[in-house]
Amino acid sequence: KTTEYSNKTSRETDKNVCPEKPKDLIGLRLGNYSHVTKSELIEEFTQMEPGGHLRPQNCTPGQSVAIIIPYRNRNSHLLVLLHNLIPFLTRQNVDVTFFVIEQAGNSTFNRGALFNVGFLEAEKFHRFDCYILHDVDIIPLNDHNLYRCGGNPRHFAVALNKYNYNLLYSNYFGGVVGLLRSQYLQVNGNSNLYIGWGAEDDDLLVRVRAKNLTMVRYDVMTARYDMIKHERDKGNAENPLRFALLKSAARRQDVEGLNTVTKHYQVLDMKPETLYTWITVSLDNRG
Ligand code: UDH
Ligand code: NGS
Repeated sequence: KTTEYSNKTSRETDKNVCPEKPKDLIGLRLGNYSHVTKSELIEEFTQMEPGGHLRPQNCTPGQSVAIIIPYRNRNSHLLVLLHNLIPFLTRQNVDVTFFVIEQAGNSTFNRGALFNVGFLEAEKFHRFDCYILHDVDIIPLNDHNLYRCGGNPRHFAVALNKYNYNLLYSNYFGGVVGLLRSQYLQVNGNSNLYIGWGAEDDDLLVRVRAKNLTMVRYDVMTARYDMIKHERDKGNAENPLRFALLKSAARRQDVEGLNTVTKHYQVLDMKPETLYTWITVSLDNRG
């Protein structure tokens, strides 16, 4: 089975383009944290097309969006995320495909490299207009928080429950961010050098700004999220080198990132399933 992605030329000639802001948005809601299984989700969301593709039924979407989820051993979070995201994105008329990028084995987690892998692997299916980099445990609560990309990279996850729905610090660029394809290429993606927890998101913001792009945000009421509570993962200890790395972020930008990740990963498995395209990769973590 194959799936059809929207493309620019069909959109330009189409009179039935989806409105930028759909009328049936409902605003702020509580998240749904009920226990759910994969087969229950498949049964509930019959609109999903192979590979985890969801698209508006009654209008032509403005952009094709890939949501890239870095992943290891967080099955229950992934199911809760999809349980919330699918209805949310349906209301927003988003043409979206979910990619779960799983780091294989026990090597230290590398969130930045997984986003680069996700971008390159997603591109093998379609040149998506917009790439949203999405943690597995962060649930959007307000559907006015539109999952689209624009003229500037967007920081979506502004107000988290764990910080009383306030911004943690003014340069915070973590949790969920969105960049046009062209912007992700321009900043040379994420750094691959942050092995373990912390600062890879700060590095991405340095890259954005060094290319004269401005990060934008919605207000705290709109960009509100719950982070599902969990213990610290094994294999993702705080990275003691992160502060030093961050100092050289702008200097490394063009020589290390999206353009160098290919040498450092191998796809072990690729499964286009109903809810997502699942890609398991081994990383050598040498940058
Ligand atoms: N992730 C996994 N599995 C892991 C590690 C990370 O799936 O083993 C993914 C997941 O998408 C997660 C994201 O990477 O949402 C970010 O990981 P994280 O460890 O930063 O997650 P979070 O911020 O927890 O939720 C941080 C633990 C507390 C750190 C406190 C430091 N003072
Ligand atoms: C900062 C980290 C970021 C991280 C943010 C939120 O201190 O990578 O905390 O953390 N920067 C550095 O360590 C330099 S969180 O709420 O996920 O625990 O995203």
